[in-house]
Amino acid sequence: MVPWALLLCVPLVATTSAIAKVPAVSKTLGVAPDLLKKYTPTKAGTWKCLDGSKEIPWEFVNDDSCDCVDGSDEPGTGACPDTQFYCKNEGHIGSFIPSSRVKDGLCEVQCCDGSDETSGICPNNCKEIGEEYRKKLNAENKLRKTGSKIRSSYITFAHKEKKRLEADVAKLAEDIIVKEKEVERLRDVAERTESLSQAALEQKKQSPLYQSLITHNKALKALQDEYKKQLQRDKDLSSILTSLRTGYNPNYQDMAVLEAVRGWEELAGLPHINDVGKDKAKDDEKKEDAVVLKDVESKDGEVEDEDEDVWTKERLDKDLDGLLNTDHVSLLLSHDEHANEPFHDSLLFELSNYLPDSLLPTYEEFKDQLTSFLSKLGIIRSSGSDSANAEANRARQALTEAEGELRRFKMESADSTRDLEKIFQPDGFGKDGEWRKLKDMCLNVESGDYTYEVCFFNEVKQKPNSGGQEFSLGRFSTWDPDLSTDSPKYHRKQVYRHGTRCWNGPERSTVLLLECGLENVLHTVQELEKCEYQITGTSPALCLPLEGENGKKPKHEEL
Ligand code: MAN
Repeated sequence: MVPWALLLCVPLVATTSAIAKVPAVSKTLGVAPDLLKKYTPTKAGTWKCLDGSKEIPWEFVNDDSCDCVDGSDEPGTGACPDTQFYCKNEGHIGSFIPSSRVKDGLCEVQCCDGSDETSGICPNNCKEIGEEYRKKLNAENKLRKTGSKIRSSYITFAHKEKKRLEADVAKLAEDIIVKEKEVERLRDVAERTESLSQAALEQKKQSPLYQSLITHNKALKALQDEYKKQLQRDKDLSSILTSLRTGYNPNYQDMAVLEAVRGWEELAGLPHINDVGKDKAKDDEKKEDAVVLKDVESKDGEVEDEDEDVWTKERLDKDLDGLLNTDHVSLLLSHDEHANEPFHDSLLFELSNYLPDSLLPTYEEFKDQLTSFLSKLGIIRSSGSDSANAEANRARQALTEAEGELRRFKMESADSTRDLEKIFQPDGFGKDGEWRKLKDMCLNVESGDYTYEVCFFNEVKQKPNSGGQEFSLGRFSTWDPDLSTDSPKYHRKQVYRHGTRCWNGPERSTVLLLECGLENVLHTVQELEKCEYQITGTSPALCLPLEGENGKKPKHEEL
């Protein structure tokens, strides 16, 4: 409530201000057009604040003194806080400014009629500005009109695409069912053929040759184990005797010990322990003897080594393990293959050598049929390496191929389903599907040393014009991440992220800024920060139909 003493002062202040500085302003100055009819006095010469909270004398409206709680009594002055002033801007478009800027001595650009300041301070430029604005608007509208026709052809394309994708998905669903059955059948065939070939293998393993080979192998393995044990035993024994030789006390004259030491020295080719170091000449003589002994041994060895099949001690150490680990099943199959190979000692009886080329295919076919028939009757053995194995391989291969095709069908179906979901999504190809046309479309623009390639919804690339490394400037990530999907500007920005990493910096990324234009074209490229690129361009997909077209009502214009 305003204190009564203050109320008494109000007419005085108002009168004083009216006389001294502020020329009386229109009661509707600064009132928005839709509120104008509310600014009329009652018959009693009063007026109600817009929030209905208070009734004041009509003179108090726009008197530069705030009376209403909602500030509605001062639309044309800056007297009430947090209120808006409306500039009519006749000849152009009306606009609001915060009331605090009214009569602050500055001409607001939004008020081209200068109504925000006392008359005479700011010029009224609305006519020229309005004309300029309308010219620009007309040009833009013309562009939008033509562009929106192209855009609607894009929408038609999207609807066709939708149908095509739906048909694809339906067809693929059928193909998948058929392929799944085929895979199931081929798996069954492969498993059965493999078990047959397993049975055939088991049967081959019963061959006396194979059985004997396995027995030999086992015996050889046992022998190797024994041989290793023996070597270890020799080593232990030699170390015992060596300790005895160096540690016994010759003063005890124990003949049994002396005999054992002498025996060991002789066997190992060592000098007698008492002579070691005493008589160098004798040592040398002994050494020479030992060399002679070695020579004889090695000569014997040489004689034996000449025969490659002889297993020397070294060869036993080196190759025996390999021999024992032979894959006997492979060996058996190779043997079988070898044994079944037809024996050719002369070309004389190869009939195909005498046939003209034109008859060869018929001959081969007839031969295959005949051999298969005879083999079924058990008259001849089936030819080829191991028919059961070959059959199993073929069956497994057919299965693998069918599985691969099934995977491909499923992937294609998943891709088409995903595309189908996105086709009329605002964050996909737009609510009307207008961006679908640009999927897989690539545009280029040259700038500096590079050509920049934008493949919509895919990737942006930087290609050096005079050779060198090409960089990815990011893969499509999102439409404008700062706006909601229903914002009219949402599709004016695309962001491409996670490109090639910058040397000592971030991964390269690109922002693509688009406007309505009659063509899909790129205009400029800037590297705003290191490895952060901005590309501008136009697309008809952004040319929305004019308000009033397509059944939409034109909206009231406001700046
Ligand atoms: C390349 C280009 C440039 C980028 C540097 C960063 O030369 O991708 O655009 O600024 O690498 O090292």
